[in-house]
Amino acid sequence: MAKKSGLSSGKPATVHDQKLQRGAGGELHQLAGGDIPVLTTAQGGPVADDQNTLRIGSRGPALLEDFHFREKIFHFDHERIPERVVHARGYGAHGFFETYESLADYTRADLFQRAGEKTPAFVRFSTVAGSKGSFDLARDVRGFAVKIYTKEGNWDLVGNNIPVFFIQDAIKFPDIIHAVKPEPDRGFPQAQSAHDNFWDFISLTPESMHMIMWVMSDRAIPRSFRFMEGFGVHTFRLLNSKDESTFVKFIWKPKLGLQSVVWNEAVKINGADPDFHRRDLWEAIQSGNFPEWELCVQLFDQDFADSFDFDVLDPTKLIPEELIKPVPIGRLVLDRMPENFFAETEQVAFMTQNVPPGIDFSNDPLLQGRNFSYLDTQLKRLGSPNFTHIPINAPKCPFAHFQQDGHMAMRNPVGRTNYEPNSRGEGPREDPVRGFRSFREEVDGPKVRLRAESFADHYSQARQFFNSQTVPEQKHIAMALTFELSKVEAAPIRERMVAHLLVIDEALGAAVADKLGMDPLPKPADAAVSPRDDLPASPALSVILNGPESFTGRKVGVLVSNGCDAGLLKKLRAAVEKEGATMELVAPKVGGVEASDGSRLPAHHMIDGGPSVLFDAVVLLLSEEGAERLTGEAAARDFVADAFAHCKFIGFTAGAVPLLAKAGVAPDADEGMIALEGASAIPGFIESCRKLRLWAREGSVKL
Ligand code: HDD
Repeated sequence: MAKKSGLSSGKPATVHDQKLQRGAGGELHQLAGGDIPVLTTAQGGPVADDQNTLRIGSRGPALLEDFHFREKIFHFDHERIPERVVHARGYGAHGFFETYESLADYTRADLFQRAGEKTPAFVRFSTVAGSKGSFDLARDVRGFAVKIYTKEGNWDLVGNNIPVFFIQDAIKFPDIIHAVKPEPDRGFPQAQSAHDNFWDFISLTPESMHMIMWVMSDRAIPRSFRFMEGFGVHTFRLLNSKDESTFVKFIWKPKLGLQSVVWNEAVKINGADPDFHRRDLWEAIQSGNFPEWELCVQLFDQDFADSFDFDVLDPTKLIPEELIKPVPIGRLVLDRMPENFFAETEQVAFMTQNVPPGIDFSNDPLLQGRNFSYLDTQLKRLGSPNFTHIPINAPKCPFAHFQQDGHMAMRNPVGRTNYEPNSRGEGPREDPVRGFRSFREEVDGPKVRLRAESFADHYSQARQFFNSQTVPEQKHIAMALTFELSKVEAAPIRERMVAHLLVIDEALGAAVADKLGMDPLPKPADAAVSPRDDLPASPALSVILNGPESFTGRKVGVLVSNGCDAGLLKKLRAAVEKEGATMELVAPKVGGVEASDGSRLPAHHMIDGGPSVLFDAVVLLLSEEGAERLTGEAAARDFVADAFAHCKFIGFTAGAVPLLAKAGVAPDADEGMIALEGASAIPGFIESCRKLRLWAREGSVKL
């Protein structure tokens, strides 16, 4: 059967095929007939020749009369829409949200009323600063935008993988984004914060210090969308049927645990596979390994808000999970990729103001500003106020209103009545009981442009975050700051930034200054509120302390050569798959290798195209002869040296030793080097892999 939308019948094209015809230029083209539909113009007119424009003679000028050519080129010329001003590079998937228990005591939101109810959802993950075509592993915040198509309207939880934000007031959003995007005179750097404009703005904006610690941590280089948390950031309200309010913060927790890569690895992944994150999500969903997150809520009342150390309306602060435990209330499963990237992932329009009855906003000034911005941007991007007519944005529940006309209106009211009230009893009317009601908050005060004093402590939670990291993670933060500031040309900016770091943590500031060659140390920044020392470490803030319990969802790269042990490979594959992980073969040629039993093993990658940075752990399954040959290949030596430098577990056969030697890695360097002398060593290797990395090695490796 030919596909409905395309011309491919799946059969190889040959001149003997009845449906092929040789054109005037000798080219082959397929003709309609049988189950192959006729190509038409957008007006439905059948097309006779799609290979040649209409012209006078075979070498003469083209004719304006060629409506088919004009329509085709016209449409092509207008294929692009403006990319998102932020979060331009993203990747989406469909799925569902399943409610665990009724939350009726707290909210009347319909999707939270019935245990076990499934509600369709669409999620788009993104980076923030880079353009649509930028690479996936930039050091950046990741967007985590979820649209849940509830029976009472779409709920968009437009979050990030970081629970706080750079700024406290939406009026600063254009400034922070201008500062991080490519500098306007030169148009670079792309998808990077490592440049003067960004650090100039940041060093003049102390409220960003907490977020900066997150962005300089491994959170900003996640291994996979599947292994990161999502946060609604702001405090929202839940309202029950009596309109009683409970404050809430939303957190998505990945079932497969947290995992990040290291910076040196991120840089190399961007070269080896700029689509690393989208490919990862695509492969997981296409192979039936559906990623899953639990939606957790931190619930609190006004008394807690009043007694908390920080203002719950301040989006640069979080509530430690040790203080208010996140309670799981449902799960999100992504189980289907879009059929068309543009129609769904590109055209999806998320808006913070999309909340169903039972969920309400707080007065967080960032959230209030966002509620304006998201509607505005959709008009620019999608070109019409009718963007809700695009299927990905349309509610999946019944809806009825009197909005009409405008560009690309696909639905208009029918009949004579397009207003209310009307005396004909026609059309929809409001429902004060079912309809959305805002929390009846008493608000009074002068009209001012004033930041609350309760927003003034910019360093305490930055310090708490740093103190909550493991030693390797603290080292990564120092290295990231050093790298980023080393790209800043203006020394005063570097100094101003180090002055802030000295307030957050003296040793951190001093270490970064030392690595930057800054002597003497600048004076610590003046803090409006001195940072506190008494905030306890919060283990929930570390990636390493919240890793997975198994190696499920991870990938092993096996470097193979001719003569490699077929039996061992088979057992290794079985063990990897039993763990819920996947395995890919890397070989000198993509055609594969001949294993010890004479069987042909096709490879997923040739060695140059399958560096070890693409894998969570590696195995060198080599015959001695194969290893000897590979010693001459830089890519093979890098495969080993990088895996070692990135603290990965390395399994190897005896034959692989010459390659290890050439890569400068001792077979007994540490417990992360696992000799696979026989199948009995495989369970030990898999068990080690569950730890993901041997961080103890990092001290001996200069990254
Ligand atoms: Fe935003 C997109 C998340 C602050 C204005 N934002 C956008 C997306 C995410 C976030 C995930 C991509 C949605 C998608 O995939 O289509 N933004 C956040 C978070 C913020 C935040 C978690 C702080 C807590 N954003 C923020 C502010 C403003 C905006 C303060 C403006 C005042 N954001 C936008 C926008 C975008 C957007 C310009 C660009 C494309 C879009 O909305 O649809 O309106």
